[in-house]
Amino acid sequence: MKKFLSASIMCADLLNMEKSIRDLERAGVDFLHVDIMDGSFVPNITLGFDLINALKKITDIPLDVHMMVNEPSKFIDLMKLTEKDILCVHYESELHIARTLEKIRNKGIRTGLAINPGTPAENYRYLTELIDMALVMTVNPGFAGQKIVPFAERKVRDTRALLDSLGGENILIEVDGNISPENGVKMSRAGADIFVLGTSALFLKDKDMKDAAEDLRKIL
Ligand code: S6P
Ligand code: MG
Repeated sequence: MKKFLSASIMCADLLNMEKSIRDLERAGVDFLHVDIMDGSFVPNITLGFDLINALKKITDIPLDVHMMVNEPSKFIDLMKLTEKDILCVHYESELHIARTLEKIRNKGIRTGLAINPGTPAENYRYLTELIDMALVMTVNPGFAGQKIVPFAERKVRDTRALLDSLGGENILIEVDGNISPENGVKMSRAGADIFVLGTSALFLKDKDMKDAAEDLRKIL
């Protein structure tokens, strides 16, 4: 299956966002991964809805929005997303998560469901018909530059097996957190399809983004 690169723009040069987007267009990434935090679901705050809407005006790269907020259903209508984009919410963030996923689907946006490292893959079981993407967090969410959890590879494998056993072969698995080239290869072999690229693989001091993206495409 095709593998997708999703650039985590919280790791881009925040003071020169448009330049960063042009560099990412040249690098040919498949998605822009936009982390939205609320200081409550995770102990940090990063990017916001106005940035999402501004990005939609200046680039055609599809957005891969990762909502790390409590009660994400409150905010869905604030984003001007289209059928090319993915809107991903956390299993742990809403009491009636199936209703939230339906709400996203009804707006014609692709749905993602994220699980924290401590949340079992089994929680996807009854939700496969409502999702296009399963985001298996490979670090505890909130910050870039963390170390991958030791069971990440096993969990991606378990998630792939579960989804396939339920007829969810077309559901893409995304991995997010410390996806270095080395960890990326392991996750790819375990069944991951979309790779969130931050400080570990794309936003590097000593390597051009385009070269980094090309090298990743060869190995993933
Ligand atoms: C963090 C967030 C992520 C990070 C990404 C950074 O909670 O969800 O998307 O931006 O993990 O990548 P790295 O390589 O610095 O871990
Ligand atoms: Mg993220």
